[in-house]
Amino acid sequence: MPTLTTLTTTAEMRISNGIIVSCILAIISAAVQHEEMRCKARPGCHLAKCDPGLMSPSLNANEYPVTCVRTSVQDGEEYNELKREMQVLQAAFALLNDKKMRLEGNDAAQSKDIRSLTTRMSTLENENKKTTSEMEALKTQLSKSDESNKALLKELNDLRIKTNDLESRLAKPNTALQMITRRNCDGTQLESALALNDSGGVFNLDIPKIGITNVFCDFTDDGGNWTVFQRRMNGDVDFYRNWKDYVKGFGDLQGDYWMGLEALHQMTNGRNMEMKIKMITKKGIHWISKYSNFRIGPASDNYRLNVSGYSGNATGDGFSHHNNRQFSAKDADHDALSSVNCASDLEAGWWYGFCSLATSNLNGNLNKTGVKGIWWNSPFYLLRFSEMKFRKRL
Ligand SMILES: [Ca+2]
Repeated sequence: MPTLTTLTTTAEMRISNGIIVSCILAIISAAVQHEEMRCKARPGCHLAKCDPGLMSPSLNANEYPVTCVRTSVQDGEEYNELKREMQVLQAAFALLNDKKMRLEGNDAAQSKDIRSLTTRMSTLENENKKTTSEMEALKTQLSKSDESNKALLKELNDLRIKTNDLESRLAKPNTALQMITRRNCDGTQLESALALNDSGGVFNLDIPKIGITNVFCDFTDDGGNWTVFQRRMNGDVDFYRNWKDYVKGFGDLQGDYWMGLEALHQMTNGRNMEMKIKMITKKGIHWISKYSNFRIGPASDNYRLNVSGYSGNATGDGFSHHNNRQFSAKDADHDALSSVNCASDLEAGWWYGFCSLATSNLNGNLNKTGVKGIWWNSPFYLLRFSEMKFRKRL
């Protein structure tokens, strides 16, 4: 493959050789013209048509049509000398012509090489453009990938932060478990609830001498902090139960529910507690009864009721006959009548005195009427809902 330098040198040689050939031809022409001039200037010398017999065998009459024919001996010698010079020049010209032909052949080959190179360069240029375009596309794609990677990294970082937060919270003592040190619903936090409904939630409380117990705390009514210990609303829980059940508690914490006498005693004993009862009559009338003092005695005193300071919009104090009475169940008769068990007659557990003088029966049968039903002040005031709760007195 010829280099650019080789091509340049070859072109220079061609130019140089062309000049040399032109110079030789000019010399020949000038020599012939010189002889003609000399012939014309001399007496006895005349121009004649070319005589091939007097010309050099290598001369071509068509290429050199004008030639002097000498008549004198001197002229013949000069002619022969000139003929030799012509022969030398013709030989040189033949060599130069041959060289010219070879150079032209080389030039053709080089032109072919140049065209091939040009084609190749064009192809390379196109390939270069294509590669550049592909690189730009790849760069754009990499840029997009970079954006995508950044978004993924941000999402990963957010997840890591959440994970760290969760791990941190898990490392701390469980909030619900923290609540077990509380003795009642005062100060409980919503997020600590094990379950929630519209008015409050279920919490683990640590009740003295009982231990961890699930209790429903009311957050919404009248400033909250209420510990609910009785609720009647659905009628799907049997309240005609024995002593043991009433001591321990039963039912659904978010439905019909009895917290238990022992818990009532432990949570109210020795503390200034107030108590509230929310009621809805069968006719849909809403009643409230509040007591500024509320306390339940120990098991040794059969969980005697100590309640006073009534206020409210109900028909009156439904605990008026039951205050200072011991609790009775169908298998535990602690009422004022030795001949009968009021708990059996009224089919509930309650602080009974004289059966017929009872002024309330909130643990009665929700589906019954009369004395065995749920009522406040009189069996005529049957209820379809009741909720009893206490809190530390404000
Ligand atoms: Ca009795």
